[in-house]
Amino acid sequence: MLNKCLSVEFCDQNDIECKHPDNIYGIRYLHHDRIQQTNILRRLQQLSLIECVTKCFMISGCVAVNYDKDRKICDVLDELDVGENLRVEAGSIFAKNSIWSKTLAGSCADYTCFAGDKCVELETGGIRSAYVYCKDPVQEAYNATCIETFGLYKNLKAGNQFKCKAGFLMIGRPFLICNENGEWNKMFYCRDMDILPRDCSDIPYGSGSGIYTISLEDQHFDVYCDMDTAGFGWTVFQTRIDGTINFYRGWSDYEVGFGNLKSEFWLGDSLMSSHQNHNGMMFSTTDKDNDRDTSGNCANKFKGAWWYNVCHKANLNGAYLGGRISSFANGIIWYTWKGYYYSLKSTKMMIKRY
Ligand SMILES: [Ca+2]
Repeated sequence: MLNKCLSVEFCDQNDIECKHPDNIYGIRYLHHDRIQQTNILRRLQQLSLIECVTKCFMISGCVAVNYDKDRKICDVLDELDVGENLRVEAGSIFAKNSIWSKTLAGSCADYTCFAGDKCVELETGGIRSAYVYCKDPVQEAYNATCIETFGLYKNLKAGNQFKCKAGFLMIGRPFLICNENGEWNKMFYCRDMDILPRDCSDIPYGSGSGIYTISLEDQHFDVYCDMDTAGFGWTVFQTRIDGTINFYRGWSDYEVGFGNLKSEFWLGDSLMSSHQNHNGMMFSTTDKDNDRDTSGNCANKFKGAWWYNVCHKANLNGAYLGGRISSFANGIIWYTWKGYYYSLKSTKMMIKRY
């Protein structure tokens, strides 16, 4: 039963030997959820457990393996850790090669490689010896730092797992590995994040209010940052100041933004995604009625665009009417402050990420 479970857990679809585990003596002696951290010769990828063990038999000096079944990573170990100080690592197994049958290695089973080589089976039936270790110095890894070193490579003072330095983004997988031909393969590069702020809250304290370029999902945008009001780092997404910009516009304009950052503007929805929901209300425009007024569109009734209910206590995108008004609630209204018959002369709406 144990063997059956293991075969389901560890075997590839097409791995015949693995699917018939009764043939495999060693599988009973696996150390589950353990790895040996020291003396890792090589880290091989995309192998089944049995393939991993087979590689070990064919590589000179290999005495054991770590196998990560989820990532299908095979560590080939050249020496047993004195005292077997295995580390707990869920999903990994540690196995000495002495528990397996060396016949797994086929015609390489009785072949003795030179130190530092591996046995290669030729299609013609013969075998030969080939490099297994990278003998060249490790490649430069620009803008990256080694965070984990491996076995033989530690003797070369070279690392294997990397992270990018601050300001750089890891593209690919963070490994520098020695490939089957004994050459270094760098599986990543570190992309300069351009060190642009993501929004105004990334602008350092003490900077002045004004227009800054931010970076969002690989694109650059200019935004107006308020660094003086209620702390600092506010991204301004709406300003009314003199009525030069028409705010009675359709959905697509509110989506992409409009106006002039130096005077009046509405920042595009892509930058603040606030159209979706505001106190449970959807945003409505003259051409998109998302309000709860069943008798019509609040945006049309009050010449604006807002998170209308039935209809509003604020209408900051209403008509610029500059002070007292005789018409009901269609100016730039903040009801709880000035009532429905006063149109504000300036507004500023801002958001901040914490
Ligand atoms: Ca309606």
